[in-house]
Amino acid sequence: MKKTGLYFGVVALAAVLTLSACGNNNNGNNSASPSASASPSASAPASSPSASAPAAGGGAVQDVTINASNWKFDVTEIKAKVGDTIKLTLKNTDGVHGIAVEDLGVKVKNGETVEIKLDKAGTFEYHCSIQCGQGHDNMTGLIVVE
Ligand SMILES: [Cu+2]
Repeated sequence: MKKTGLYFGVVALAAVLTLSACGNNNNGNNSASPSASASPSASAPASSPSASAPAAGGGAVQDVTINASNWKFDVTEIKAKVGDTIKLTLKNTDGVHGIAVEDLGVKVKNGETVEIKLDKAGTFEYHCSIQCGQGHDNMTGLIVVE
């Protein structure tokens, strides 16, 4: 406390010396007191914690494994946020299937892992990409990006 007071005194003195000819002594005192770290509002805009908020909203990485069988995917809805990345793995447990997400230009084969960067909101359908038999048309799911 003593040192802060001394520092404040020096700053005030400097301000007074600088402004002495203008009769602005009151002004000098007012501007000197916020600099003595007594004003959290003055430092808030400088650090701007809100600037990092949008980046924190997305950017997560989700590992998703879809097991495909005749004739269904065991995962039929994947939820994510804009900015997230999905690492999508396909495993065929029964039959021969693939995954296509046409709106995102993504295709995944059996045993493959594909990274999907989600840079826009929306609902994107995926479906089996291999004509696998009578239940083929039932093999669909959704990626929901908010
Ligand atoms: Cu199929």
